[in-house]
Amino acid sequence: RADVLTIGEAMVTVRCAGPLRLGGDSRVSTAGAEANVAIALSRLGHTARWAGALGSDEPGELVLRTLRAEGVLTDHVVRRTDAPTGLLLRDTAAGGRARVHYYRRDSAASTLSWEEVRPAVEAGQAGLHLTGITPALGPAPLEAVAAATRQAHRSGAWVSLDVNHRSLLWSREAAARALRPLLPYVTVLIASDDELDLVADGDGERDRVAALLDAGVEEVVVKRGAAGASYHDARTSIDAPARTVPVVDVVGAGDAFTAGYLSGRLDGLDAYGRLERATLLGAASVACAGDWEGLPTRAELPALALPEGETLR
Ligand code: KDG
Repeated sequence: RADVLTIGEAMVTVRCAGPLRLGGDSRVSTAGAEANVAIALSRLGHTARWAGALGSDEPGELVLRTLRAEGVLTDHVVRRTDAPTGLLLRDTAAGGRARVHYYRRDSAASTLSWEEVRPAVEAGQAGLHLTGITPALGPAPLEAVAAATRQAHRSGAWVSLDVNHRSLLWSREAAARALRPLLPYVTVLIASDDELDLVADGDGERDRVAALLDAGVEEVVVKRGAAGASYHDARTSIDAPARTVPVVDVVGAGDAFTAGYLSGRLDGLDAYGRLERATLLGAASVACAGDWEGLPTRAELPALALPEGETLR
């Protein structure tokens, strides 16, 4: 039995130092929001299982090898011979902004079905973590996410959903239509402040949080990047500041944040402690290149809380 099951698409990433059109040096690694969360949790000593579909190709081998090396359970991963592993190219646009190019249409994950993920859900977990990316991949993954959410909820597991809106994959309206029906089964809803209106109506954050709690969500966690994060439940609202770190690579920070929150939850920390761990992990991801490479092990966690610039001896 896993502490956490995550389901989604994991891809190979090629990260270019500058604009892609100029060529030059690049780095190959893996990405995928749910896989990032699984790796982050595993590094912190939790048992994490990742379920999804990969091609029977070299990129698929790299994803599997990475997950296994990080201690993530991969016993329910589906491999396909008729569809490739997705690819994500990253480069830097004019002005220095990180830019993402997806090559994931018709990928192995784009047809991930409920029948394929069902054995992983039935293997058992304390919690199921999903993102709003998977239902954007196609009708089968949309159905898989909805069925997994209901099944996990029915079995007594908590369910966390990170809205993670990806405008390259679908519109805000389509995301709202797909995600809102999941809310009665969601225990922890995580969203950036600019994603809250996808899942709840109302004027401003207060109203939207109230609507989410009314819909059955128990904990609402709002990410504000460098401005910190907030936690809301039926009784309390808590704010926590972000850690100040040199910004190297912001992609993956949200997944690290989510994993920190869920890790704190698994450890029984109070809401402030969970937000603190979330912001620590988010900062660790921002300070290193790659989605997950810079994340701490459990033993490294206390050192993250040291003042910035201190040398570890
Ligand atoms: O959160 C980081 C993700 O954006 C990245 O790993 C790729 O899953 C990904 C996506 O769909 O953008």
